[in-house]
Amino acid sequence: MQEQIKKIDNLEELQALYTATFGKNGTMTARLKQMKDLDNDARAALNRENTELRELFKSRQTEIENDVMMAALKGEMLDPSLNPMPENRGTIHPLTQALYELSSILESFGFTVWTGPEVEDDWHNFTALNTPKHHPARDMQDSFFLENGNVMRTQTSAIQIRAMEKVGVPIKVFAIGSTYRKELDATHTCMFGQMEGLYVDKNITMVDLIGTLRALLSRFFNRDIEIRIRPSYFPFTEPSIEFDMKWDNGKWLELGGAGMVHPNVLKNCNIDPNEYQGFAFGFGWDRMAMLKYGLDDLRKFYDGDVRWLKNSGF
Ligand code: FA5
Repeated sequence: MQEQIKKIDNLEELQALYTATFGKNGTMTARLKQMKDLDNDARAALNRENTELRELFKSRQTEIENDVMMAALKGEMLDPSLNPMPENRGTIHPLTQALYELSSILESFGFTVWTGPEVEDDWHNFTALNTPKHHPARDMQDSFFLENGNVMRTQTSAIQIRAMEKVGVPIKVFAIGSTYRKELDATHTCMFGQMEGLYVDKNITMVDLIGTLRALLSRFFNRDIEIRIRPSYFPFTEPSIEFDMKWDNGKWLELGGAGMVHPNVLKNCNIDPNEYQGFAFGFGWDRMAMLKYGLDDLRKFYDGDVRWLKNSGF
């Protein structure tokens, strides 16, 4: 029997012999049934034979299975000596990197971080920001409204209101978060990141605002940068400005808006505008990242394509 098992080279034949030996009507099964008639020595010998045979079947089965696998691998031309794929190391996303850098600069200027919800109510996103219902400035931002009248935050300026309502004045905060608008092209995405700064105290002027913006941008870009300041309009600041930065290719790209906080906004937060003044600014931090790292399409930040992230130097 032992010799017979060793000669078998396929699983079907091995299984057939196993059944003929250990199955219901198998030869070993029949012998085991007679065991009670045997003397002690013969019993021990039969037990040993039974165990050895079972082990032999098992080891032959493993050998045959290995042979089958090796034959299959040979067919697939697998070369086990090939080097493994190079290890893919994770990197910090450029937006996260920009976020860390901007936050640490603003913190060094004495601003503290503040947050707010991405689904905003009308009061914080519009009305308290001096943009009551039917105000034409609501059209400046194409918004995603929810059925209950709430809105996907269109600007981090909503967080200004939350911060002033909560801590009052003096206040020096910045907020970073996702904002949403119905826009999509190379420099606009439906979801984009904004960063907001707010400083309200006694005797704050436009000079403080422009000085802060210049210091922030030149620290972030780590070089002398060219910025352009244009008069603009926002319902929540008066006067209002927009600021652009010059790309390496000589083109100007709008980075954000800013201005002196409108007296109505202060009043909406129970702050006396005759005593306190302040500035606010808001810009797209993904645009800042785009400029800093020399990337040309905002949408790629959100595609999650690892090949692009690698090629962009991250
Ligand atoms: C605002 O959102 C104002 N809340 C900014 C502000 C804050 C003004 C505080 C005054 C005081 P605006 O709509 O211009 O302004 O957007 C600000 C910046 O966000 C833009 O300059 C741009 O950098 C970025 N941005 C706006 N829309 C998009 C978009 N769809 N995709 C990417 N970035 C955008």
